[in-house]
Amino acid sequence: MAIEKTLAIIKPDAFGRGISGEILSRVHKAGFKIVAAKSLRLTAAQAEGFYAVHRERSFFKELTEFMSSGKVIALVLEAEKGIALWRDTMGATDPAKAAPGTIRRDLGASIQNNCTHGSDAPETAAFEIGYFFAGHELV
Ligand code: 3AN
Repeated sequence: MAIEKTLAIIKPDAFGRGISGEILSRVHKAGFKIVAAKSLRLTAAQAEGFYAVHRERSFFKELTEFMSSGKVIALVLEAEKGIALWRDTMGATDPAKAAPGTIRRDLGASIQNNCTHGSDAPETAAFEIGYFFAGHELV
């Protein structure tokens, strides 16, 4: 049994379109326990810190402006092999290349406005969970 926590974000495009409920329904259907959840609006600096690993990428400015453009819902999800399970539930980064039935394929508008974020490895999950939640919020 490898129960893992992962950090998911319902991004500003999805929150703004009123499809957070649909995404949360898919979270439950995929078998996750929601350990913690909060709604907030990131500042530009907070978005830049979160995506610091992408600082050199051509889309960094656009991405951080987008992620600070409106409210998000940050979630800590838990399941058996939860990191891979959430990435499978989201689908590929580009909605056009994501598998049918995934969140990004069904609901995403573009490679940037792709509805959700998910940690990609245990170390990233630890950093990203800690970026949004204090330890006492995870008990
Ligand atoms: P993922 O979220 O699937 O792990 P990453 O880590 O490569 O994808 O990219 C982080 C975020 O940056 C993506 N979720 C997406 O919003 C945005 N992004 C990725 N590639 C591009 C691109 N070519 N143009 C614009 N935005 C992008």
